[in-house]
Amino acid sequence: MTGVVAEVRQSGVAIIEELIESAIIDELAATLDVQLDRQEPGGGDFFGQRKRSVSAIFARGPEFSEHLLLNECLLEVADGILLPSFPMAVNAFAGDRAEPAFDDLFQKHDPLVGPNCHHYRLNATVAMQVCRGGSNQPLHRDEWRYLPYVHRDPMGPEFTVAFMVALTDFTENNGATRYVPGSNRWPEDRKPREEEVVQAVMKKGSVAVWLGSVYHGLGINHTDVPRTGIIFSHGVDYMTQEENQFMAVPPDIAFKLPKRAQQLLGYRSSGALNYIEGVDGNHVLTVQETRI
Ligand SMILES: O=C(O)CCC(=O)C(=O)O
Repeated sequence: MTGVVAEVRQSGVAIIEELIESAIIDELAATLDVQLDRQEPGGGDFFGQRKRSVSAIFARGPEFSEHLLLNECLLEVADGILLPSFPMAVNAFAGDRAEPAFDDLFQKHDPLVGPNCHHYRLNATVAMQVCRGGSNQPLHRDEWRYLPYVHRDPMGPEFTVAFMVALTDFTENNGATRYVPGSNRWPEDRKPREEEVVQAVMKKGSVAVWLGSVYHGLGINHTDVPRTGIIFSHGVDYMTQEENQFMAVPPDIAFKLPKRAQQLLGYRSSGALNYIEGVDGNHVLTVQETRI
């Protein structure tokens, strides 16, 4: 995945073609479609009143963690972009390791080389379905929520990375996501122009990877068949999670997931962060075990 990491760091976006098997995509889609099919298109002006969505994705069955959250290719990409002290891909994961040495916590690092954070955690999740109509969504950066309060260096390290798993084909005609490649390196005040936009056309099972710093937005669906994808993003552990994962995936569900999924949700200590005093730093969830 080093080629994908390099492309994403440069352009802000890349597509991994047909990463997830079609049968798995159909299984995940069947669960979500039950919820999506009940909804009327809406979502307010930002979504052009034509989206249906389901969030809290990793509470909807362990198969979502198995096939998406713990997908090794996607973890390698997240490790390569967010450069944590503790990588999550299986060949790098250290398991139930001891707390880092106290002195190490205060070492200054070059975040472009890494480490750029202790861990990264799941930031937000949504199954996004685009129905006919509406207009192009305003182009935006996912990290806009943080930007009023943090300094963003266009050539500096990344705070978030997102994955869009295509549950249907994404075409120019059905609302494939619109991106502005390279806008991750732009200064704050530069705004995108229409001719700089490209659409992420991809087959079902493919995954678009993009940085929180790249401009993007929903396209228009000109067909009667909805376009559906699952978005999930990761963020550095020193910034709060966009979607409250402790409410979205409550302890009784998280407890049954693999340890790496628990870590990504935020249920385990992040070395210096996210601890409960007196409880083993790698077993924050054990507090919950006794309370369930
Ligand atoms: O679903 C998409 O194509 C992109 C969605 C998006 O950018 C958003 O929800 O803010």
